Amino acid sequence: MRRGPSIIPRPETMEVRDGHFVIGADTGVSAPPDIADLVRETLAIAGSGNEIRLSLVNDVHLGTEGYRLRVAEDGVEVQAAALPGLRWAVQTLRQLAESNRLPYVEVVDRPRHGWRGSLLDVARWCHPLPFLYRYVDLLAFHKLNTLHLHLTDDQGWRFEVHRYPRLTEVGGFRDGSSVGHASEGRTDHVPHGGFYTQRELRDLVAYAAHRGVRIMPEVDAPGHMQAAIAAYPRLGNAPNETLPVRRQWGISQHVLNVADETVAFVRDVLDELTDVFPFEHVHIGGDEVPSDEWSVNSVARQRMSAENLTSPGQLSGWWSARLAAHLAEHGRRAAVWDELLEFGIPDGASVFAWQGVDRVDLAVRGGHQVVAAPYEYTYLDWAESDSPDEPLAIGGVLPLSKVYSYQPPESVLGVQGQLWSEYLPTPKLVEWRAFPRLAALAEVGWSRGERDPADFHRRLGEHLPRLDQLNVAYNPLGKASPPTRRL
Ligand code: TNX
Repeated sequence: MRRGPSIIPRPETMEVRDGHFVIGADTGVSAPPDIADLVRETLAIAGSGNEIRLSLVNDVHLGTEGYRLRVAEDGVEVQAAALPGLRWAVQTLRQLAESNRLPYVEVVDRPRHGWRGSLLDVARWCHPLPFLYRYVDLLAFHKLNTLHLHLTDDQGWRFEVHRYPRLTEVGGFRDGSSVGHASEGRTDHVPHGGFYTQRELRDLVAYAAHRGVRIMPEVDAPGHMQAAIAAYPRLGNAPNETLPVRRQWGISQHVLNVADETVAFVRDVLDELTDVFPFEHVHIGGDEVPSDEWSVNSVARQRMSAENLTSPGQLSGWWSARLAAHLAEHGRRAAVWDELLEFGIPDGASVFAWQGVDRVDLAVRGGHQVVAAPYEYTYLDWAESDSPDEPLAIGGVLPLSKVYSYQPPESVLGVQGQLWSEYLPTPKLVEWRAFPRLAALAEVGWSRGERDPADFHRRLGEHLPRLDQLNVAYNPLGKASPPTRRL
């Protein structure tokens, strides 16, 4: 078999023959309507012919996301058992196309894992909406099928809620940010803020769906909620005190109280959230919940004894269970961070195991549906090397080769790369941290068989020019200086 062309993530099988199909002025497409549009937009064709043919076939082997693709003298033939498979075939064509030429190939492809995600934190810095579109498209380019949008945190609330407008009016803005590393404790007085309207997010969801990308929103509760408490002090444990939206990175001690009204409030928020985001999974957080306020709060103590809880920390499990049950009543599934392994995973919830590979194993052993997001392999906000040229990062080093080496347990739903944005204030820095490590993670999630670092590097050598064409500010493996930053 001949080598290349270089598809990332690596397809299950690919055979190459000499010759090219040339995409011309007349080249046209025949496919299910939404897919035909995607092909026209992606390959920039507008002809009336049917040289590019995509169709659905009955083939269980391909699963939902698999496809067969053949480029030959008479054009392109693509088959899949479901629409997602056709969409991924389009991305393969996009990678194969060199100017207007498609090499003769035969590809059979399907993913190893059904969840290949990317978390983007838009709470710490509110990244511009056009960037979210671009980012979704870059995910699709790598057959990553899930954007996990971290919409709320101590430092900002980005999701418009009609019923509670102060969440964005007040919670969407802060009057300063950490300067330098958060451990230095310095902050500036430069205001920052913003939010996305429901209308804007609905449109983003539609754009993503067209490309096969699902968006899972996260409203993080009951911790990481200082922005909401700043907007509505009655949600907090000291309702007569007003708090600012937090300036510093790090974990706020201020968490939601455990009153029934507060649970009802967050349920209302979830109702508006699920109205905008149709994806079955809804992330309700549950990470890093300090229980100091609950330990000294009389309502919390009453709640503990009423529920037979032995430690204030367990109120975190109580919170997640209430929210998850509400989602379940509406036909949705909760997703939670792995802290809940100690406090009870709500029925049917998926577990996002972030605190290392042991937590992934623990969650799998517990019989849960698990998305593997262990920090030592998937935290793309970590620096890529220990070079002094690295932009300021939270700590930890995660080289590309290490991301590529990750072997998640076979039984997990899939894998996800995290871009927490404390130290990623601009889209360019997000791209610098994301790529090419996210390409490696895409392969970890998608490709079966032996991992082959040398082959991956060779293919990456051909892939990076594609990212150049898309103007991606990726980290070119130590060969250029990073984007300038204000930190
Ligand atoms: C921990 S990972 C967090 C985030 C931070 C991140 C920084 C997780 C579930 N929570 O709030 O942004 O560390 O790496």
